[in-house]
Amino acid sequence: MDVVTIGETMVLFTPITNGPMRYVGQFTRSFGGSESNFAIGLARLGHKVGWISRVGDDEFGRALISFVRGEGVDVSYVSVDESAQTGVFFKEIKTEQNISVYYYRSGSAASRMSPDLIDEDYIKKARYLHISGITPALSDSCYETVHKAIDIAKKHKVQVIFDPNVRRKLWSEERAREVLIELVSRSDIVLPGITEAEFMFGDKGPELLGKKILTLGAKLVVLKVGAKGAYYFTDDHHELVPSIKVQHVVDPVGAGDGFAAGFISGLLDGLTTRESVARGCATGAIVTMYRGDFEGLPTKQELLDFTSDKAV
Ligand code: CKP
Ligand code: MG
Repeated sequence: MDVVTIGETMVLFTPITNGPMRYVGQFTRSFGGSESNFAIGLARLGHKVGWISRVGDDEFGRALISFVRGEGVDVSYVSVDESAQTGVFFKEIKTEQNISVYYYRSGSAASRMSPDLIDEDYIKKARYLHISGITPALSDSCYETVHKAIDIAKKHKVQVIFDPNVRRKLWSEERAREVLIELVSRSDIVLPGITEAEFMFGDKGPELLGKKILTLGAKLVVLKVGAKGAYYFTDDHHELVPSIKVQHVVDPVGAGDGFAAGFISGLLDGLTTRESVARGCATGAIVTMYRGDFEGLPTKQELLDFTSDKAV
């Protein structure tokens, strides 16, 4: 595998019309989960990626596994839990600028992932291990699972990528901050959004935040600043890489995962850091043009068509 990731994917119901969800009677069914969105993004860009997870022994669990497998992601470490259900969530689109998600995931099969799911051999052969801040929020055993995977990655010099993905609905502010900072300090590449970095460190300003994260041990920090693009920071350089403007944002959920997929795909293809950040920005931008969390994730050809620039 080029990359291995770990996390919960849920069945996603989206009302067929916009507005307050209490008035909507019909929904479309899809899927969403930060780590599998990321994995699908990489697979569409031609990379080998594995997703570690757990689903219920139910119809949604079966649908989920075949969907992620069908997208070209390795699911050999997705286990089935006979006594817990696959999680579900709803996405209410009041307006395109006002989107809320409602989780029905507490006690889900994925929240019962435990360290025995982590196989040293599977992780040690990868170039990158990708962790998001959602997984350790799901339960104590998920927290331990993530740390076991990082221990193995560190032992075998597999680079750890961390996307903080702050989800305030899943845990208390204090616990979130404590665990996320701990994970930042165990990672090689950190990919926060600007508001996530502000939340974790209580400071303001990309420069201050980017440098602070470097001092915790990361080699590379990419700080996403929404439609403006993303900064990257290394020990001796930092710069803002602008994004391509999207005319009409339809649904921004999943853009961060798209960014991560595009960025890591750039590194895997041997692009420079700057070019990889630009690919991340373009991938995230394309995702916002489509309804759904993963639907817009582009192939290489679609990326080229979007940027009309062979360098991306
Ligand atoms: O940070 P993003 O908007 O890229 O993440 C979206 C995903 O995993 C979404 O698919 C959802 O299932 C989740 O984040 C979550 O648990 O909130
Ligand atoms: Mg995110």
